[in-house]
Amino acid sequence: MPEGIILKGVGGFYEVLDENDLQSIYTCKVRGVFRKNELTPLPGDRVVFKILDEKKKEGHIEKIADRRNSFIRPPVANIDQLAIVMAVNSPEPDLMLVDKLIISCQAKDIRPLIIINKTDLDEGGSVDELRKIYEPTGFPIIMLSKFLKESYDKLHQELIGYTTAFAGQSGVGKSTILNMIMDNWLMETGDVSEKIKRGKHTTRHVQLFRLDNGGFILDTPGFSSYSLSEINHQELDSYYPDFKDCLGLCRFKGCSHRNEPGCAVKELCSQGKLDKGRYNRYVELYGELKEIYDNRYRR
Ligand SMILES: Nc1nc2c(ncn2[C@@H]2O[C@H](COP(=O)(O)OP(=O)(O)OP(=O)(O)O)[C@@H](O)[C@H]2O)c(=O)[nH]1
Ligand SMILES: [Mg+2]
Ligand SMILES: [Zn+2]
Repeated sequence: MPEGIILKGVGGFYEVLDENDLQSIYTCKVRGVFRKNELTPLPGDRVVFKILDEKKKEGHIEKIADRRNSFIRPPVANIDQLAIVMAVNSPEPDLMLVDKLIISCQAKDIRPLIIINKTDLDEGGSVDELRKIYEPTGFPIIMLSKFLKESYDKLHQELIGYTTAFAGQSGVGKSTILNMIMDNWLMETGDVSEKIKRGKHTTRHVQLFRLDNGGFILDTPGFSSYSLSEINHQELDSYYPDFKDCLGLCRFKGCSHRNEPGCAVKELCSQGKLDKGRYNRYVELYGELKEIYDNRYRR
């Protein structure tokens, strides 16, 4: 039976892209068994489906593959990359949000792709400052400006083979970036292009779009913030790849890297190898998570 990926679902009907014939999208319903098991298919799900009518492109979803991850808002499964967008200014970057998104990505097995947008508004080296804060994480960083069309080519490269969603504060330019991608790199499907189909939709469903390079993007930037409450403060440091090299080097085992003497993370900071702001936000977040933990049995 053919395998595919759900691009979107509306009112119990799912658009399934045939992975062996990328020109074919089947409108599928779900077999009754699923409904009984309360497993609701989501855009992004990899499925096995049965073709009921080849001409009308109708089918049945028979099986949903195990998910890498799934989300309720927006309802989607199997995101494997999150583009975390910040602007150089307008609005001022909310780096706490950026840090939190980077952490939750790792908790959900998602690759963070850091985007510094509106580089045309750079004054006094802010782009460089932002880049230096996040470079030690080792995650890819891309600089974009809507006035610099070539800057998007690098982004296009980073989307190959991933299903990417976009996140970031309001006004940082997520929609602008998505439109640019849609205009340039959508795969044409069947005799109606995705672009035209997209234009016809006035209501906003969660939808995956396939790019010409094999990647998928999610056109709804709904991942503005996550709750980190499921992360234990004691393991918070493991979500900072920029600390990783020195984690075993603190004088005390189980060092929280706040006030303990002989802390290798603080040392990293004083050597200028770790951004002070990033460190301070770690301390703040540690405090927040510890409070959640300490109050876990209270109402
Ligand atoms: N100078 C400059 N302005 C940009 C750039 N990218 C986007 N903008 C502008 O920033 C404003 C906000 O852009 P949007 O794409 O709507 O931002 P958004 O992240 O989708 O915002 P929300 O939908 O509210 O979350 C618009 O006026 C854009 O034209 C850029 O590279 N440089
Ligand atoms: Mg927008
Ligand atoms: Zn320490």
